[in-house]
Amino acid sequence: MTMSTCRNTQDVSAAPSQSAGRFRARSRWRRLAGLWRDTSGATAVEFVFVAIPVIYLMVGILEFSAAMTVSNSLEAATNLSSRLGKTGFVDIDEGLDQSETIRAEIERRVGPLIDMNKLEIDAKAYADFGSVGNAEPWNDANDNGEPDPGEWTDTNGNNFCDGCTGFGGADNVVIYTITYPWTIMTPLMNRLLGEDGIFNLTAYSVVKNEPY
Ligand SMILES: [Ca+2]
Ligand SMILES: [Ca+2]
Repeated sequence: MTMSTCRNTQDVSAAPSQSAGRFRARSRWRRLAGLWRDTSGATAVEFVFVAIPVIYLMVGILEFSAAMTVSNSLEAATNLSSRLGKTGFVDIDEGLDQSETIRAEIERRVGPLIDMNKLEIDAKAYADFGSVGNAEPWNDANDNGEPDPGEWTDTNGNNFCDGCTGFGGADNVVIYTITYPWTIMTPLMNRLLGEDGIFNLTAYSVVKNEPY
């Protein structure tokens, strides 16, 4: 008699509890369904999905534009300065040689955009246009940056160190090469143009020195 009373008591107390559980589950489901149908924040979410790639693209384009500006300026400064170089011009007032004149011109144009310490200026001289491309073996044994007697093999017998570093003399041909390692900041540009985070900007100019 006692056991029967106890079982009835459990049945009576369990029924409201199960009912309340089902009610909470239905209520939660209705809230979720309501959230699913709620489109009031859709514009903000769509903006985020669109804005991130657009900003990513715009920053990449800005960096590419800056790199191209520097590249064009390297080319312009190289052409201008190499034309000065072919006349044997050096900035006597400032005490600059051809290489320093080119460097000063580049710094004037794009100095704030680049690290001038990373800029490399190379000039190789050939006796004439017919010798261009046939650089002769050379070792700068005394490390003075100039071809001295005994440091190169005159393979074409013209008594001139073709392809050696220097600005040559009157009537010689000089190839100027200016390079700058642009450090890439955006992943997009690195993927398209970079190599290990670097985009090498290079400008060339070939001039024939005047018979000064
Ligand atoms: Ca030397
Ligand atoms: Ca030679």
